[in-house]
Amino acid sequence: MLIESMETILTCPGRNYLIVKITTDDGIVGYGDATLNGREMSVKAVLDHHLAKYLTGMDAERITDIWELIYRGTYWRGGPVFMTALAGIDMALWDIKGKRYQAPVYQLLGGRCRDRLRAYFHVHGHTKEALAERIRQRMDDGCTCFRYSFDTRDSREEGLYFKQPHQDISLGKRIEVTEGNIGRPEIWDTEAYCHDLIDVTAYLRNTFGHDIGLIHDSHERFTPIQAAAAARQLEPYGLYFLEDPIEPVNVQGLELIRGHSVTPIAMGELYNSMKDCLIPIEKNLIDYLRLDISHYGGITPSMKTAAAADNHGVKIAFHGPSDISPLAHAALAHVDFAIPNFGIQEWVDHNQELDQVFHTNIQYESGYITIKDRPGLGVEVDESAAKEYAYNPKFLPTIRDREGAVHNW
Ligand code: GCO
Ligand code: MG
Repeated sequence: MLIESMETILTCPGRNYLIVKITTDDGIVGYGDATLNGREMSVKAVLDHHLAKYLTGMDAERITDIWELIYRGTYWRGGPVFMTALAGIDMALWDIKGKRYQAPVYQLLGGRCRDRLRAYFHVHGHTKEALAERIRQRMDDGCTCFRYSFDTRDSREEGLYFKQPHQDISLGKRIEVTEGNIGRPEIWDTEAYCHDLIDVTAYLRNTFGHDIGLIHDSHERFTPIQAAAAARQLEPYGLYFLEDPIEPVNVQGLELIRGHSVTPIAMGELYNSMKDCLIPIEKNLIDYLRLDISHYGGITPSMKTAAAADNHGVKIAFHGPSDISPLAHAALAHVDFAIPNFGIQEWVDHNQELDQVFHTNIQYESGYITIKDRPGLGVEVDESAAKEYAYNPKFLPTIRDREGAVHNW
C-alpha cells in the first residue's frame, strides 16, 4: 500500500485548522491534524514544500519507519512547526492503518484499558461569584472537574488588572493596538494575580467542598520561587493539578517547586520531544504530563512517552483545547483509551460549523468521553464543507507588565 499523495487542507469553521490528507494507491484516505495556533501557514509550508515529496511512493504501513525518516533522517529536527507537521502525517497514517485493517486505532494500540474518559472543561468568570455560577451550570450536565480562570478586581487598585488591553504604554509605530491584531498586549501583574489566585481558589473550595476537581493553568507566568510559594499556599485547597507553573525545560525550577509543596504539578503542552520531558518524569517532578498530540509528533511518540511516564507513576492528561481539531481530539482519545496511565482529558464543546466539517465519533456526555467504534481515527472530514470556511489569519495575544516589558503569555 503505497502513498500516492499528501495534501493539506486549511479551513476555519470557527477557528483555523490545518488538515493533512494522505491518499494511498489502493484508494484509502487518511486524515491527521497539523494545526499550530497562529502558525498555520508555517506548518503548511513544511508539509507542502518539504515533506510531501518524501512521502510519495513510501509504504503507508511503515508508520514508525516514516516517522524516524522524517524526524531524524531529514537532519533539521524538532521545534513546534516541524513536530506539528510530523504529527499530522503520523495521525493520517494511523487513520489509514485502521481503515486498512477495519479496526479503530485504539485496538491497534493494544485495545481498551477503560470504558470512558473523565473530562474537564474550562470555566472563566469576571468575578469569583460568576465563576462559581459557570461551574454550577456545568455541574448540571455532569462535569466533575474544572479548569478555572478569572478576571478579578485587584483589591489594591481601581479597575480590572487581568486581561485588560494595555492602553498606557507606547508600543512603537509598527504595532497597532487593535482587537485580533498582532501583538495586542494585556496588562500583567504576577503579584496581583497570585493574590487573587489564592483568594479565588479558597472561595471555590469553600463553595463546592471536595465534590469537584479544580485545575488551574498558570501559563508559565511564575518564576520558580513564585511558583513554589503559590503551590504551597494552594495546598489546603487540594488542586487536581497546577498546570505550567513555570517555563518548560527548567528541571531545577521544578525541583524547587517540588521541594516546597505537594500540590500536583502538570506540564507538557509546550514539549516537542521526549528529551523535554524524560528528566521531569524520571525525577518525579511532575504528576501529569500534558503533551499536545499535534505538537509532539502524533500518536507514535505519545505512546512511547506514555509508557515512560507510566514507569514513574506519572499520568497522561493530554492538552485538548479548541485550537486543535477534532482529528487531534480523536487521536488523543484513542491513546487515552489504550494506555494504563490515563489521568484526565481536557475537553471543549463543539460548535455547529465544526460539526459540519468534522463528523466525529467521540462524544461527551455527563462528565465523560466515549468513543463509537469506526475504522481508523473515526472522524469523517467533509472536504466541501471545509472549503466553505476560508482561512482567517489570527495571532495569539501577548502580555506586558506594568512597566511595559514583555511577559510570558
Ligand atoms: C490549555 C492551553 C491553551 C493554550 C492554547 C494556545 O491548557 O488549554 O494552555 O489554553 O493557551 O492552546 O494555543
Ligand atoms: Mg495549558
